[in-house]
Amino acid sequence: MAGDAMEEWHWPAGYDQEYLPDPDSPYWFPNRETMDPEERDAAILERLPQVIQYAYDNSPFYKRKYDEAGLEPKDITTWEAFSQVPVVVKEELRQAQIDAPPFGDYGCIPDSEVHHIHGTSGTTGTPTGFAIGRRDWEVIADNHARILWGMGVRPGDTVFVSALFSLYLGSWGAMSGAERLRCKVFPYGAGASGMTSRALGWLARTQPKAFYATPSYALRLAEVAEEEKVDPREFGIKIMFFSGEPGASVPAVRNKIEKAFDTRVVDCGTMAEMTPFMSASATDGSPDGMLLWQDIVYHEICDPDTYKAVPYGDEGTPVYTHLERTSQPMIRLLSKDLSRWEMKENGCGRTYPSMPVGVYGRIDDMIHIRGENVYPTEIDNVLREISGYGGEHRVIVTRTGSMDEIKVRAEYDGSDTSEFEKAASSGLHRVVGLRVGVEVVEKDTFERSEHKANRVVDEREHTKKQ
Ligand code: 8LQ
Repeated sequence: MAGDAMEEWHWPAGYDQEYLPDPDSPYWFPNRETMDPEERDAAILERLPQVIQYAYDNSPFYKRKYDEAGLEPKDITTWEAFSQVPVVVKEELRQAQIDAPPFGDYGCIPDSEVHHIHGTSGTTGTPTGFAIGRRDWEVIADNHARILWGMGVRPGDTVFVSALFSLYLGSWGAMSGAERLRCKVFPYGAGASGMTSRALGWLARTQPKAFYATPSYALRLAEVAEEEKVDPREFGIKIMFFSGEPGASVPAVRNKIEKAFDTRVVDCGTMAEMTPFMSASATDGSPDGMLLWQDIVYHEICDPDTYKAVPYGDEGTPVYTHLERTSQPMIRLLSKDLSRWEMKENGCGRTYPSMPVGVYGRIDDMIHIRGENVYPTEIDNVLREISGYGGEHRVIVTRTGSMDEIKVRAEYDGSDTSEFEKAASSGLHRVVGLRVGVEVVEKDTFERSEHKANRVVDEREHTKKQ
């Protein structure tokens, strides 16, 4: 079997809960992480039909889907055949949960095995529910512990989890991994009134080695610290790992956080459905972008029209396949995000492909303006590098006739407004390729997000969200 050289590689997955790597090893599973990628792919190609057969046999959702596509799970023995497996889209999952409440007919495990229920906030549509099995929860924790080890977190370290513990799976995933790694976990949370300000005191007191949040939250925390004359460098945080939105791989955001906290920023995260969502993650020795830990979740970057994997070096949309989940397994879940992947030597020695600049954003959030594609993160990156930027902005998209226009309202905290406006206009012109109107407003004009930021205000009639 192709997976013989891989530590604890079996289906269904299960891990020795007492295992910890050699303390001097940078790797949790040295073979799995540094093996010849072709050998790893061969093992993955043996696993895929097992997972697909399992989903087909245990869920009406996948049976229906594959019967309709005329697909026999046992025939998925080549990459070409795998590329024909129809993608799953989130709308289908939502519909399945409406038709077969509360968790849809893609659960695959008996109700008695459900261990955790989670849900999304539903800000972008009907909320989705997750029903995660006991075995899966353990495997998720193991995988996240392994990835945290790769980031440089070690047993005994204090891990401060500073994100929502309600309708957000991110915090729970970070916590479960840190617990399995035998860390001291502080499930601090976020979202209740006054918590950000109080976090300053708790961080000073607990001096955590690692900290988890969304990038927006860390920026907010840095701002509150400044207002309250606290120096966040004194918290002694060595590793700040983030998921949930672009930011950790946006150079100006990353620099701002690294400087404010005197720390190392680590990007990670796929989608809540894809938990163990840290399967895309940077490491201690490969700090930029994210590595794709293919033996945990199989990541493809696909053409957004054909859903076929694009060659390394090209851009596309991530499509994810669980290799270890038995509850609500996702097979070729379409993210509708945008990224570029690459296969090159990684500084940490792991032989995984990577997304060298992370996930830029969602296809739907990309602004198409007179033949140019503009990512909201590019605008963020420009503004944050200009001295005096007040920390928040909004991008207003309008339409006059058949032409889209964008205007940026940016906060400024200084005395030379016209200088700032000039710098912002020319910086934006450089990255957008078009003249962009800039309106300068006072610092603190806009609300700060303590979860995921949304800075685009789309005023075009045809794209208005219902
Ligand atoms: N998204 C998530 N992580 C991202 C990252 N590192 N860079 C850019 N965009 C990212 C629980 C985890 O944080 C995953 C999560 O946030 O799940 P959600 O709430 O289902 O949101 C998933 C979306 O967040 C992705 O599709 C990306 O658009 C973004």
